[in-house]
Amino acid sequence: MIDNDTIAAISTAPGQGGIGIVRMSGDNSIKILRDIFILPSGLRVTNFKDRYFYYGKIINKDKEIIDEVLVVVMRGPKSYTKEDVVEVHCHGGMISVRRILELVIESGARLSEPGEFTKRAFLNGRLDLAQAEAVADIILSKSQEAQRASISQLEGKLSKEIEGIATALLDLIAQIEASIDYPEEDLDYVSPEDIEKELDLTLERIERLIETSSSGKLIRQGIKTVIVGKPNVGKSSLLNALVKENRAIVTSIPGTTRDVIEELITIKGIQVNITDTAGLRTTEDMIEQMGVERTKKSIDEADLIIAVFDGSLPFEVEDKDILKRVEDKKVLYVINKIDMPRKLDTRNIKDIASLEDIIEISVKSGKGIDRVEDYIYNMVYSGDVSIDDGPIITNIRHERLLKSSYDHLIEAKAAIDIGMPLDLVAIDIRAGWEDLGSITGEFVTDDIIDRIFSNFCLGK
Ligand SMILES: Nc1nc2c(ncn2[C@@H]2O[C@H](COP(=O)(O)OP(=O)(O)OP(=O)(O)O)[C@@H](O)[C@H]2O)c(=O)[nH]1
Ligand SMILES: [Mg+2]
Repeated sequence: MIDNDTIAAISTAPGQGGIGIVRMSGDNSIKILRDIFILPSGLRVTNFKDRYFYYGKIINKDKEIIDEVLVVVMRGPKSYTKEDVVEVHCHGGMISVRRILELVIESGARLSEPGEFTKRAFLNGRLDLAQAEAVADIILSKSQEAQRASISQLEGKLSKEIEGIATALLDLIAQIEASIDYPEEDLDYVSPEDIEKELDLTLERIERLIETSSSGKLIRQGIKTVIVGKPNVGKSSLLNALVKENRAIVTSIPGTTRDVIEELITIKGIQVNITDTAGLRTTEDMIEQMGVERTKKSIDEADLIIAVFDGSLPFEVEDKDILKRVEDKKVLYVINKIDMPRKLDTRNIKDIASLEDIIEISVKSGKGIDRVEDYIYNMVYSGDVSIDDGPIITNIRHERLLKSSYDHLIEAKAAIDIGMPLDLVAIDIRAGWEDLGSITGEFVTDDIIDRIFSNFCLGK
C-alpha cells in the first residue's frame, strides 16, 4: 500500500553550509507551504509556476520570521516522487533547517523515514528498484569510478539489459505454454532443442553480467592493496610515492615500520586502500613480532599484494618466504632500487610470476611508479570489462539474484536433458525469470523493499 500522507525532511547534510534544504512530498505539501510562506509581492502559493524559484520569508503562527528563503514547487507527476514536492532553500547551518522542519511538521507533515522520497519514486513508478538503489550508491560513492557506475545504473543501463533478458525468457515461457496447450498445432510447437538453444543464449548474457561483479566490487569498495616485503626494501618509500606525501617513516634501518599504516588514495578515479606493513622476517623484537603478525592478517584480507624486492641485494631466504606467503593471492612483483647496481637474481621471481606482473622501479628516481598505478587501475578493468561497455554489477543483491536465475535456468536445461515434461521445465524457467524481475523490483516483497530503503540517508 502506498501512504500518500505528506512527508518532510532536511535534505542537506547536517552541519554548516551555504544553504540548507527542507523538502516535502505529498498531497498537502503546497497547502503547508501556503501557511508558512509570505512573498513581498503577495502572490499566492497556489498560483506558483512549477519549478520556478520564489523569494520570500518563512513565518510561524506568531508571524515571527524564521528565515529568508527561496522556495520551489514541483507538482506531481512531474517531480522526483511523482507527488507534489516543495523545497524550501534556506540558510545553511543547523538552526534554520531545523526550525523550518519543525514548522512544516506542526502544519501537518510527517517526518520522513530514511529513503522515503526515493521509495515513493519507486512505488509510483518513476524509478525501478535497480535505479532507486543507484541513487543511494551515488550518494555513498567514494570515488569517481564508483559514482560513474552508479550513474549508469540510474540511467537505466542495467535495467535495460535485465529487461531484455527477462523478455526473452518470458517469450520462451509463452512458447512452451502454447506448445503444451495446443500440441497439435505445429505452428507454435517449440522443440526441446529450441528451448535449450534459447536458454544457452540467455545463460551467456547472465554470465556476462555476473562476470562484471568482481570489477563492480573493486569499484564500489576500493581495492585493498597491501605492500609486503622483507625489511628495508622500500615499502614505506613506495607507499609515500603512491600517496604523494611523506606518510610513513623511511629510514635506512631495517625494521623501521612496526605497525600497519593504511591510506586511502584514488588512482585515476579508482579508490585504493593502500597498506604499508612491517617488513617480514623472523625477529626477537616483541613489537616487531606483533607488526609481523598484523602484516600476515593484512595479506589475508587483500585484493592485491604488492611484493617488493630490493634489486641491489641478492635474493635471500626472507624473499623466498614472502613469495611463499603470497602464492595464492593476486600479486604484483615490484623490484625496487634499480638506480643501484643489480645484485638480485630476478630468475627467482620470473620462475613463478608472469612478466606482466613484474615491474622494475626506483622510488628514489621516481621511475616506474606510473606503471604501478596503471597496473592497479587495469586490475579493475581487466579482461572483457571496459569502462564504456555495458552495465557493471556493483550490488550484492543483484549479483545473488543473477546467480540464482542462472542456477534455475541450468536446472531447466537438466530437466530437458532427462526428458522431463515441458510444463516442469517451464517452472524452472519461470523461477529464473522472477529472479530477474526482483532486480528491477517487479517481484519483491515489502520487507525487502523496506530493507533496501532503510539503508538510505534521511531526506533522500
Ligand atoms: N637507492 C635507493 N634507495 C631507496 C629506494 N627506495 C627506498 N630506498 C631507501 O631504502 C631505505 C629503506 O626504505 P623504507 O621505505 O624505509 O623501507 P621499508 O621496506 O619500509 O623498510 P622497513 O619498514 O624497515 O621494513 C631508505 O633508506 C630509503 O631511502 C630506491 O629506489 N633507491
Ligand atoms: Mg617501512
